[in-house]
Amino acid sequence: MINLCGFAVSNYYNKTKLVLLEKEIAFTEEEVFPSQTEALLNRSPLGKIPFIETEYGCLSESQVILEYLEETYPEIALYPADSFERAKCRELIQHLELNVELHARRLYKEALFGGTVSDEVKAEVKERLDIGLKGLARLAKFSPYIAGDSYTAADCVAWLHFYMVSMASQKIYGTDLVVMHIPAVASYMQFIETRPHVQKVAADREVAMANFFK
Ligand SMILES: N[C@@H](CCC(=O)N[C@@H](CS)C(=O)NCC(=O)O)C(=O)O
Repeated sequence: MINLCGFAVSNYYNKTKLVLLEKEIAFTEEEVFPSQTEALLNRSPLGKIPFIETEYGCLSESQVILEYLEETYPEIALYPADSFERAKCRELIQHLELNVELHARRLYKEALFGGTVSDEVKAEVKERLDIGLKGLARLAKFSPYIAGDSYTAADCVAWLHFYMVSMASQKIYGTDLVVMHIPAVASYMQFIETRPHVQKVAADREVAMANFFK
């Protein structure tokens, strides 16, 4: 059985968990925090989470894990069947992660963890987020799902990353940059949150956050 390792505050952990749930794949969860210990580096090459343990060995990088799960468990598909539509779905995921979340991540130290981020970094990140979110607004369909008329891996990723980027941008800039650039996101989030597995991930995240930040 797949063992999902990490902790439920992480949006990358929750992305992998949501996909496992949506695809109805049996899995166990093991709470693991990032570190540079030899024991963890033997399971995850950079000491990062999430990673999964399979009967064949460990696998890191959430997007690689998603692709592996889709190929190994195709019964409940989370990517469109048509190859161009599938590529468009992956394009959305890539933009969400590379051009939005990875920039916002530089704010988490202050937004989430009680540290500080310099004004220079805040200005730099704001510039990148404005560009990334405007680009995403051009790609996102919301008809009613982010990639079109079916629920896909892009929704799993978008729902989690929008939450973190909204929260961080509100804390740092006093404005929800996600909703500012993509107003449809407000009702989209509510729509996605009607899904039972999304509700489960959100509830577990709330508990994990309360424990982590107490
Ligand atoms: N690209 C990675 C990102 C994973 C990631 O950054 N995980 C964070 C927790 S949310 C982590 O382990 N950080 C520790 C570190 O950067 O050393 C993925 O998609 O799995």
